Amino acid sequence: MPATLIKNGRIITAVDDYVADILVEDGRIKLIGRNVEVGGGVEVHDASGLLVFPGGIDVHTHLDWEFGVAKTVDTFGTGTMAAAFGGTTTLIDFANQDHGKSPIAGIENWHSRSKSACIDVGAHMIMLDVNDQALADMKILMSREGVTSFKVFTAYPGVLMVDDGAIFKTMRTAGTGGGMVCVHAENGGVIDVLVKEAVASGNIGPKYHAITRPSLMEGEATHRIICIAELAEVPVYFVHLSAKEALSSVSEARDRGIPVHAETCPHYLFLGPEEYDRPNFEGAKYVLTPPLRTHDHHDALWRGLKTSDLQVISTDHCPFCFSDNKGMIYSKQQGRDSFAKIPNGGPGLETRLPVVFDGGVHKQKMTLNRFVEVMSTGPAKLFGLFPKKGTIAVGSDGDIVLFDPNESWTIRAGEHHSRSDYSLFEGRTVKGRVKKVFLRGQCIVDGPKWLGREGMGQYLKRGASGTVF
Ligand code: DUC
Ligand code: ZN
Ligand code: ZN
Repeated sequence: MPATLIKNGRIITAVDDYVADILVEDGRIKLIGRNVEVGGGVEVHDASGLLVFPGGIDVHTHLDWEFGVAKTVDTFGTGTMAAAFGGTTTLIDFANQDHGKSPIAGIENWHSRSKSACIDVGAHMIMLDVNDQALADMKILMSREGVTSFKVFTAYPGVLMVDDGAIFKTMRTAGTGGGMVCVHAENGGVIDVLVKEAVASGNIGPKYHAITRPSLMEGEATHRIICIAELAEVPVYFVHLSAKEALSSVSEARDRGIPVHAETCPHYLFLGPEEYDRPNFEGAKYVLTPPLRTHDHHDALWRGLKTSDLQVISTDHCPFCFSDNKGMIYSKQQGRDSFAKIPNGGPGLETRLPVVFDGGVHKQKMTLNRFVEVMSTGPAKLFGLFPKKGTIAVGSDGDIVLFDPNESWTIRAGEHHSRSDYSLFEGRTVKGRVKKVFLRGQCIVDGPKWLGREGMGQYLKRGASGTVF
């Protein structure tokens, strides 16, 4: 592969801001300097007037994933291409143990599905059946596979939920090998009662998804999990944190020095429950879990990002289609007659950077450096990928995004690369656009042109998770 020189860009890392040239050779950054001269055979890209970010890292995706009776519509090929167009060059996706099967079988299945990835990928492991064999497998996953994060659910009884004892055992085992436990925190038992009561009363529209999943029940589960993690002495990471009650438990624990981490997602920062009132069942597009919350929660999350009680913005890209054109298994139409049957999740990989840049940096809610920190450096550090990923430095992978901070454009799902047929941000005009994307020095996105290929992504064995605070 030819070396690549990116000239005259304004390089932004979590701590730096300067204009320089970057030379990438054999996939890694070899040199950063001013007026770098090269001979022939080097591919030169002019980044004058553009921001130069380390490639985005999204640590929360569900590609080609069976979720109850539904399936996410993106393959690793299409999902990672969408990610690349959105300025993301690394993702960590959720592999899962199946009931009655081992986590090792789960990672083997995930490897066979993820072969088509166009960007670099790592895996977390969802634990569903926490028996002695599964706990032994966790140790192998950490030491042999570089899977150093595990996920448990306190929601979806009978499908994904495990009990507190299983969570405690998972945590203790993770702690023996540099692992961290990621948690979907909601009180599944109480929510189940509320959902059944709503359906029995004929309250079946999408808006009841939000009404039956109160923020207080996210707060309760978050507090409970922190107590269990504190006893197990293991780092814990809350996925898709959406509620101010949950955030205040995280803040309180962090103030006491407990290794508690959390992410939120763009939809929890910008979208509210009014989306569920859309006519013609379109509210179903926003049925994701936890549900969209009111604006007081958004304000709390922005504060959490400012104080570093939230360290990451991920997508929870769990893409389904609104229509059933590609098959009912992929479609929100499964829940036409009851919100409880609508597949939970939405797309987001292609819009994460521009939406947060526009609503965060341009609206002066976060600095450029903080933007890079929550999009790339923070996730890399928390999930054992730094400094290979997550920064622009000599020796790091040449994963680089050229970004025009001033271009305004309007988000249209029809122009996206995900197989999902809608965007949560359809019609939103944002300022800031991904122009070029480099994966280990190779230009894979050039404006609207796709230069990458399926299978070029590499599997990432990760180091310890949750060791930075
Ligand atoms: N939780 C996730 O993390 N993703 C999809 C749905 C869910 O409940
Ligand atoms: Zn979840
Ligand atoms: Zn998820």
